[in-house]
Amino acid sequence: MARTRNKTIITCAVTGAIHTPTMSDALPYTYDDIARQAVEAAEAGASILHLHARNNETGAPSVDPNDFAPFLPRIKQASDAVINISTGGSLTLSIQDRIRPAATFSAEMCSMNMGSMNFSFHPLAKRYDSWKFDWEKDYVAKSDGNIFRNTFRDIREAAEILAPHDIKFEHECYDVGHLYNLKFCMDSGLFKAPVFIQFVMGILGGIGADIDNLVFMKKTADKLFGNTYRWSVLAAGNAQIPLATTASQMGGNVRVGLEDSLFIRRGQLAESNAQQVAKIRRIVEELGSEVATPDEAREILDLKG
Ligand code: KMH
Ligand code: ZN
Repeated sequence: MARTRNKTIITCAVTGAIHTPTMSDALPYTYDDIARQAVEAAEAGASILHLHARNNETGAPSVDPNDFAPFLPRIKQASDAVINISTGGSLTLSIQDRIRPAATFSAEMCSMNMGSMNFSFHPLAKRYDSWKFDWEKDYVAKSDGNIFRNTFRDIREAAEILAPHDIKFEHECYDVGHLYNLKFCMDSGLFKAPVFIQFVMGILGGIGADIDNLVFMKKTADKLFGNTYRWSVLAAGNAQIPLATTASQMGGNVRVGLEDSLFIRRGQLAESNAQQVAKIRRIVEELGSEVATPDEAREILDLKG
């Protein structure tokens, strides 16, 4: 047990809802490509697969369970990775629509976003010359559409509807205040320890992706949750691998995947999700840690299995 607890869980977030297929040929959006890249990511060392669906023809984000149904069984048949279904959906959808896939498929895990925020690409994360960000066009004009709504009412509704499914939440905390939201929800009886917290860093609207901020997130979580929580880090864009490396050295778990970054190194697009998983796995192992298998992840996070 003690040895298992020290292992590093790699989550791979395979496609997400933010990046568009025009940004990288590697971003999977068809049912076939999502299934194939998810299985390859699991083979490369990811024990948890965080999954969104997209329209098979256009690549537009989808929360229609019919867009999950073609690939979920194929992933489950070809790997024993933990399935984690997003409840983030996309920015314009209601919480009822967003949680439908996780409830429909009674996933082992699903995301639970812990606060409302502006949600945009960070211009400082732009390291790729062909991507242009324009203050007026991309931020000001789109402001109303870029609000990621996760009110206490939304969080409570999601938690209550999903409760019968015994799903372990990946509590996504995009800033220090979201840790306090989580603590408040726990004190109100909505969530029980031990919780699994994903520190989300480098989204514009949330905390920046740097080591000082990671240490502050971790210290704040220690203060609020003592030793009753598990944690992981995802950093957007080029901060992905550096902060995942730091997190693993701090005793945390890591999330990579094309949902969070399209890159394999600064300025170079990744070829696949598996390439990112293989990279962080190699780093974690070379630095002396062991990577958790899916069953070890189930034990560490106390999943229903
Ligand atoms: N795209 C990530 C920054 C969700 O799926 O619930 C956050 C995310 C949200 O993973
Ligand atoms: Zn997601």
